[in-house]
Amino acid sequence: MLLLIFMCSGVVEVQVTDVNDNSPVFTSDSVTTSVPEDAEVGSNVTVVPATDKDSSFNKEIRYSLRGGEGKFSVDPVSGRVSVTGALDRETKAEYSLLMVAEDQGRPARSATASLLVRVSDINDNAPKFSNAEYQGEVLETVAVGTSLLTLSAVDPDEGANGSVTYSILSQSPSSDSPVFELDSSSGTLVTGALDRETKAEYSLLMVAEDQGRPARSATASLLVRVSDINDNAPKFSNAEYQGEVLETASVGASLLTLSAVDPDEGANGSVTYSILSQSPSSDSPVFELDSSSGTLQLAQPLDYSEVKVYSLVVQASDGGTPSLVGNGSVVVKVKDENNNPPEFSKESYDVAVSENLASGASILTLEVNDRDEVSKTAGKMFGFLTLICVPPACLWSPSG
Ligand SMILES: [Ca+2]
Ligand SMILES: [Ca+2]
Ligand SMILES: [Ca+2]
Ligand SMILES: [Ca+2]
Repeated sequence: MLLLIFMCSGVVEVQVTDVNDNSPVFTSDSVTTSVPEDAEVGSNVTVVPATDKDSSFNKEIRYSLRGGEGKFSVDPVSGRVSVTGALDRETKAEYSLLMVAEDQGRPARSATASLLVRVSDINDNAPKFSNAEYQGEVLETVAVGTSLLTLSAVDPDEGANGSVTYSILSQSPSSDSPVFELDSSSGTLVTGALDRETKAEYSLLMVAEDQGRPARSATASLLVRVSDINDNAPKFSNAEYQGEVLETASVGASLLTLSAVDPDEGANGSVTYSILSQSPSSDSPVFELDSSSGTLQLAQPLDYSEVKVYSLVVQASDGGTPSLVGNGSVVVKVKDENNNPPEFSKESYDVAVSENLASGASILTLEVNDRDEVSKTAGKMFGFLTLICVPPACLWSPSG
């Protein structure tokens, strides 16, 4: 300030002219503030005021801003900082700006203050699974509690907004209690008891949810294929098969068809048939079992008079490695056919009969044999008797 003093006898005039000898001064050299990432364009961030002790133009401050990548601007007169572009904390979480306050003196004086704008988080991202669809294959015999896979969903938000927990929303086909368990924090999926023959495939719908308020979530599907192990032995449809065959049946005749089921997949469930034993035994097998169709055929001629019942032990084997087997039994009854002529016990009989034998007296009992059982019960026998009487005795012989 320059003080000019004029002294004279009459009038005293004092004129004061300001010199721009003060720079603007911010109330604080360094200001930190925050703004939510969803702040709309035009919304207020902060006001960083400065003062200047001069007067007139010399104290008239104009504000400007350096840095900020076009996201912020300052009102030159009021010093109010506002948002001018869309913010995203996940892209850039803080901005370092420099506020400049300049007076309007000639020459001007200025001051700066640093402004740190922190962009605060909003839960504006849902968790995102690394895959939209997961697929996995697991052996049906895998131990309960085995880890199948670990899901991963990322959420770029901060703190609770980005903290993800996992759960299973649905399982198809459903079951009384869930087959799979998902660790809510690690995302590790562990299996319960599996059986391909009961359920060969599961579809799971899984959810990843953040802890924001309100929470955001995402879903992913998981297809679990249960692969086959040869854990079932073939089983005959009957514990014991029974059949009848005429003893005259020709070799190659089909007697009956065995059937065994094996619910396993592919070779593990494909069944072949064989005869393990035959009772009574014979030099060459009396029966033949078609290994693929299970049809039991006659391999040797039968003779009822020799064997009336055959018992077989049969086996069904699957094509697994190692193979599993199931046993069964077959009883074949041989039916008698009237294929043998009756025969007298002798070709000729010599009988002495006295000439004065009383009428009706028994002179001879004829013995007739028939190897067939059916003719004894139902058949008839025809024959001729020629009686030649030579006194004092007669000789007669049967002819059949
Ligand atoms: Ca989030
Ligand atoms: Ca966010
Ligand atoms: Ca099997
Ligand atoms: Ca199986």
